Amino acid sequence: MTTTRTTCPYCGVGCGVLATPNPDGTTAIAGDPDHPANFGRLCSKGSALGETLSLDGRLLHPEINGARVSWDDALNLVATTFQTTIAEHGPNSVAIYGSGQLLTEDYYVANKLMKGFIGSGNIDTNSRLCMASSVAGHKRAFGSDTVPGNYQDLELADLIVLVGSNLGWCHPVLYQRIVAAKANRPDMRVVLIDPRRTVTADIADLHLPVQSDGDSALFVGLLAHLSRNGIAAPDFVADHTSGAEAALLVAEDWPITRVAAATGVSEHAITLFYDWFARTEKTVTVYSQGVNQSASGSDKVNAIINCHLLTGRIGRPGMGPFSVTGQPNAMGGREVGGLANMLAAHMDFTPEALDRVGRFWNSQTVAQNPGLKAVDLFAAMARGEVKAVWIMATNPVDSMPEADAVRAALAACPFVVVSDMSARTDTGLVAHVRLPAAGWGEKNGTVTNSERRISRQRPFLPLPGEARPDWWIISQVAHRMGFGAAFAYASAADIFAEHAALSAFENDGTRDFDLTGLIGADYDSLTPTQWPIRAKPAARLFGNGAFYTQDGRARFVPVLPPPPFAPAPGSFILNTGRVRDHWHTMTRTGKAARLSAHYAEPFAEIHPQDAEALNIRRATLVRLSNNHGTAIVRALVTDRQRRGQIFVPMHWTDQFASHGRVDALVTAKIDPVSAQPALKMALVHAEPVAVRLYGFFVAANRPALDSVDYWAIAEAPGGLRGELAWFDEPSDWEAWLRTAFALPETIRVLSALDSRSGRRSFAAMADGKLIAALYTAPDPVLVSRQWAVGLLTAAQLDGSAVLAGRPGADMPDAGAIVCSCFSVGINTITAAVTGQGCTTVEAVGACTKAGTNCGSCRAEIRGIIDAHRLAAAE
Ligand SMILES: Nc1nc2c(c(=O)[nH]1)N[C@H]1C(S)=C(S)[C@@H](COP(=O)(O)OP(=O)(O)OC[C@H]3O[C@@H](n4cnc5c(=O)[nH]c(N)nc54)[C@H](O)[C@@H]3O)O[C@H]1N2
Ligand SMILES: Nc1nc2c(c(=O)[nH]1)N[C@H]1C(S)=C(S)[C@@H](COP(=O)(O)OP(=O)(O)OC[C@H]3O[C@@H](n4cnc5c(=O)[nH]c(N)nc54)[C@H](O)[C@@H]3O)O[C@H]1N2
Ligand code: SF4
Ligand SMILES: [Mo]
Repeated sequence: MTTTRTTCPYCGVGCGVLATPNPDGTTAIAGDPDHPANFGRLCSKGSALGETLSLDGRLLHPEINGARVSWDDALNLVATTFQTTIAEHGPNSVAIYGSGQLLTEDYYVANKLMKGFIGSGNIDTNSRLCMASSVAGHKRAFGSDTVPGNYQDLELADLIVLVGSNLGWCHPVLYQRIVAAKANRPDMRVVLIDPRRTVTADIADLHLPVQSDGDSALFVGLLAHLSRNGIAAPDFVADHTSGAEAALLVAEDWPITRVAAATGVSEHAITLFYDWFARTEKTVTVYSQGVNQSASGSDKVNAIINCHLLTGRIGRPGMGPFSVTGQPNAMGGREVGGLANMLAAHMDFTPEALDRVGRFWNSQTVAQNPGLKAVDLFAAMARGEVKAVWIMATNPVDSMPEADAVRAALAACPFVVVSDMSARTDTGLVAHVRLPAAGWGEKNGTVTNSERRISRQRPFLPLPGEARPDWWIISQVAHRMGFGAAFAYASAADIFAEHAALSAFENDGTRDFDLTGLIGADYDSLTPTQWPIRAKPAARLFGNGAFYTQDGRARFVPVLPPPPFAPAPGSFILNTGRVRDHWHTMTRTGKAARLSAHYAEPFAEIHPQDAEALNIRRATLVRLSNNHGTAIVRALVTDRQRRGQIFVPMHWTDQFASHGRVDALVTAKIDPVSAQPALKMALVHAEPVAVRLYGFFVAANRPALDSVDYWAIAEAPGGLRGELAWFDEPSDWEAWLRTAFALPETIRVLSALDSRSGRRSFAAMADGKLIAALYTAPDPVLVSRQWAVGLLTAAQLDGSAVLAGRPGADMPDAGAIVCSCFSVGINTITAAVTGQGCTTVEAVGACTKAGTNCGSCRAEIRGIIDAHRLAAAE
């Protein structure tokens, strides 16, 4: 079987992947040793890519109002409805909402259709929720959206400051590169700035548990500290920057005492951080969503960049501000102009650029103004102003703030088109037209990673059903709208060639984004390449101190930190984000049992003292609410959380849980500069849920759970597992089970009741194989999840063993999965620590294999070892 060199479709690290289809239809996945992002490493999600490729749940045919139709009918309907809507209400009555998961070629064509030919700026993308504040901050400081850093800078740095980034889980391979560099050079220091003590704290020499949005105060105070202590680089500031005085004037008002009050961090810790930063020339500041997703996100970005400008620590090896991107092609989207306020190829809506792009595209109808940005786009839809929308590769009903209102806006919109791989997404359910998109492994194109490296995604699987690449779908609609000549692409390679040509068109070094060197290159054999790729290879970006502003100088931006955020008594700051093994709305990672075992249910991290005050007990259910919506999730009581804050992951949708959509609670408050919503800072009320009965089940098939008050399901080997809760006990258990699990009369339901504790168990089996088992109790069910999941694949089961709800000697309980590569549970690891004397992560790996493949769980293993050490000392 031949091996295909491609790129991981998940995070912005952009790891190279070797994919080898096996004769049995599965695909073997390995890291590409030659890819300069990962040199052969992959994280848990990348390693499990092969397990997400089944056609289960795929959308394989075009649909109109839920009925299968031909491509012709679907494309004609999209084209004519867009045309008539434009004819009646003007070009701004239609919109495209895209995604950093489109390939550059798809994205280029979508942008060209909307801005170039429909003549509206109304194409925005989920990058508005992700990178917009970094884009705005870069443009204010550099005059261009330039990420100047390289991954190697992280290995060369003596100090890495991680701001609002859970790198260990969200950019795991980059994190592993830092871990390796730090092991080689123990003097290297890492500072983590995050309200939560995440797993990333494992490599931090200092963790500053900053109060939400305390970052501006922290970095404004740092600017003042650097200036006060004479750390500035006066020549660099004089020759290559402007505006330092104004920024410093504001900063002077921020002595350490005031920073401490605004951030909730001790003066001692702040002083230590300032001191390290001041003394370390080779400093890289890495930032991510704790910075961007804020109502002051752009200011946070500039507060960070200001410190690098003042010290001249930019454009040289081992130093610089470094915004790491989330999605595989967040950068590519910015390159093509996928954001409503960008035109194309890093050009803005300036008269010269409009003229230039118009001539290049040979169009007289180029949009003259920026379009609606995500939050405004859905608000305009709710007001009836946007009457036709095309959503591609994103799931806004789950990922936009005020998500219930977004769902309502889409439901009220006269025409909604969704292009997706998945047949059932919360967004697809409100679409009039569903278009089956080709997915990873099937499509061909390029993505750009966080260090501006363009890599190829190459197909190694046939197109399933009638699925088609996004660029083809968009071009077909463009043809039908009468723009055929401008969209006559035969392949992704054609589109890339045009994209490269536009980047080079009348550029002459005036624009950062420049692919001149790729013009005429052989697309199929393109190796991972960092831009700019100019005719004359230039030095490192900003290496010569030249920026893309009018006067070539970088600009300091005076930043006024926002007033400290003090929630009213009784309300909590809702912080949201990611877990290690799931990707966004779980349409792909949710298919892999291995990835679903790490966290199988939506949860809320809550501080032990807050939990106690609210009378929320461990592992019970908690209801979070505000005037936008409600969520019900499992309480995960942990002192990794700050008091007054609650953290809920963004991943769970109506496809996986009854009340897990956290964005229903997030306020659509936006940063005034970038229009990025403050997804990490809503206010919620929290209370215990009055549950009559808790339940846990494993089943061979997906049950019907409509009648259950709370449910959350996850893929398991051989079936599904799920958590349940009832506010009132079902009156007839047998009837309930038969309906929920669709059990025929021929199958007997075994049951057992412990009348003292009120615990019940049920089992339905056929030929010694389990069809379903359910355990209920008035308190959270104590049955071992891993043991019960194992029943699904066991043969010759004995009913009484299933009903007992306890592992027998022959089926030891591995406990909750920590290492998803080898499915090693917490009990197995604890046994290695306590029983076999393993005191290092390496020793645990040698005993159990845990942590020996991708390494993403090594920090958690260290946590288990440390917890045991503490317990032994007590
Ligand atoms: N496993 C996994 N990896 C992913 C993804 C995924 O879905 N799953 N998605 C990818 C995408 S698109 C993105 S954008 C990236 C995101 O990558 P990250 O930004 O690293 O991830 P998040 O969990 O969203 O948020 C990071 C941290 O910000 C902290 N935070 C919240 N508020 C503040 C604040 O005011 N100040 C500071 N300093 N910190 C704060 C949170 O506590 C959280 O730990 O991950 C990418 N990688
Ligand atoms: N509360 C809160 N909300 C957040 C965030 C947060 O931290 N907190 N993070 C925000 C961020 S940074 C991001 S990036 C977003 C992510 O949020 P979304 O973009 O909504 O999430 P995904 O699940 O990645 O959606 C991608 C969709 O595209 C489909 N798909 C995959 N490949 C293709 C393809 O090739 N073509 C097409 N047409 N479809 C495809 C998938 O099946 C899936 O339905 O969420 C944002 N929302
Ligand atoms: S770090 Fe993991 S998710 Fe990110 S690109 Fe690499 S393998 Fe994929
Ligand atoms: Mo993102």
